[in-house]
Amino acid sequence: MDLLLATRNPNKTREFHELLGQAFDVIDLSSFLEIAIPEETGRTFEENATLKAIAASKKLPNLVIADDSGLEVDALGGAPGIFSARYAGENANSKENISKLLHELRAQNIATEKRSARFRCVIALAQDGKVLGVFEGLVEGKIVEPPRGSGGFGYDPIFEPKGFDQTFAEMTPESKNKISHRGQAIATLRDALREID
Ligand code: ITT
Repeated sequence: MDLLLATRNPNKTREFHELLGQAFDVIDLSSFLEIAIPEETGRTFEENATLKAIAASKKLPNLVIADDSGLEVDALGGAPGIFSARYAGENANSKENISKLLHELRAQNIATEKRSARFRCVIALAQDGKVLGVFEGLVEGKIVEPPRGSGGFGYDPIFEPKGFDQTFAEMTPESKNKISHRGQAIATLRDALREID
């Protein structure tokens, strides 16, 4: 099955390839540079995923999926949440975002045992400007300091999932995918795609 992933984040595309496997041919917007990703003006992951999926599906006939995801830190009232990609500024990189997050936790004197957090992923499926479904996954864990590991992307070096002693960045891609927010959202997406096929 052909799927267009409405993203310009190559790390997301890689994980979709790993998770969906051979049965799906996933291409992303790097093949369609003329198609703009809309500004993420929504107030929730669902609104933003939907916005991105609908916009791309109005431009191309493909079945489109879009992923909106991020990290919610309880002691920071759920921040960075939907602002995860741009927490330290519009063009911030992962290192800067991580630095800001750890700085905030230190500034607010948040003890190690109070650093609970979760990754959330919402995937919207759309075609011809209409949403066909929304799929969500989340994984609970905690923020660790200093960052550990060199795999994955984004906030992976500071996120240790519950029940494990490695951060996502220390795990193999297979181990991360098995338990990740994206892995869980894709599992439910896959069930829905079976019905469409
Ligand atoms: P697109 O909108 O083009 O898909 P983006 O990176 O801007 O790409 P989001 O707005 O959904 O996507 O932001 C997600 C951010 O949340 C991402 O840039 C990371 O900082 C973080 N994030 C999401 N999933 C993650 C994961 O599995 N591991 C680490 N960080 C993750």
